[in-house]
Amino acid sequence: KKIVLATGNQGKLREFAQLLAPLKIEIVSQADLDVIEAEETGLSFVENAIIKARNACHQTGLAAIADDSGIEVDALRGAPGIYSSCYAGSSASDEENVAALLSALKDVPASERSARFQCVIVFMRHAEDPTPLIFQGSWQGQIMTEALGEGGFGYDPIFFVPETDCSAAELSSEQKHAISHRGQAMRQFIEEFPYSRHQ
Ligand code: ITT
Repeated sequence: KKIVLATGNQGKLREFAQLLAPLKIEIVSQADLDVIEAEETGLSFVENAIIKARNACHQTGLAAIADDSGIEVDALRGAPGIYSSCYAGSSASDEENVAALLSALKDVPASERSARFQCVIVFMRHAEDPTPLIFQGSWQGQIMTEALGEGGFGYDPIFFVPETDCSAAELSSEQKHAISHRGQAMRQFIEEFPYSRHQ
């Protein structure tokens, strides 16, 4: 079985490859199939994940997995949320987004810096699939006052993980997957994946 990963985010691709390794399915990234990325016009993680999966199915004729994720900061009333990848502007780098979030929270005390990562994973068998599989995970933490660690991607260097008393970027990928929003959603996906029983 060949499945297209409907993401252009290198950090997600790396994590997907690690998380899906046990399934022994053939995974190709949509960039390798020249898929033109869809515009994310949805107003929820679920809608955006469906838009991305459907777009990849449509252009490749393959089944697709998409991930829509982001970080919700309580002091910003849930922002940046579904707009996390463009918090510092439409083609912002991870570093620019991190800097923008640190600056937005510069006067916010430690006790009010709670935040959570959200992840929605959608699996669609084909572009007209009327019952996409949808999985969700969330990961509670705090926004730090400076970046720490070299691992992970995105907002990981400023996401304090209470369980491990360090930033998400200081965790090994195995440690991160064991507790992260994406790890939670992916484990549910693997449980339900229609082909995993036949391996
Ligand atoms: P695709 O849509 O192509 O998958 P994207 O980067 O645009 O890539 P999203 O719209 O889902 O993806 O945006 C996700 C944002 O949330 C992006 O800024 C990520 O850096 C951030 N994010 C998601 N998961 C994360 C994680 O595990 N660690 C750190 N940041 C994360």
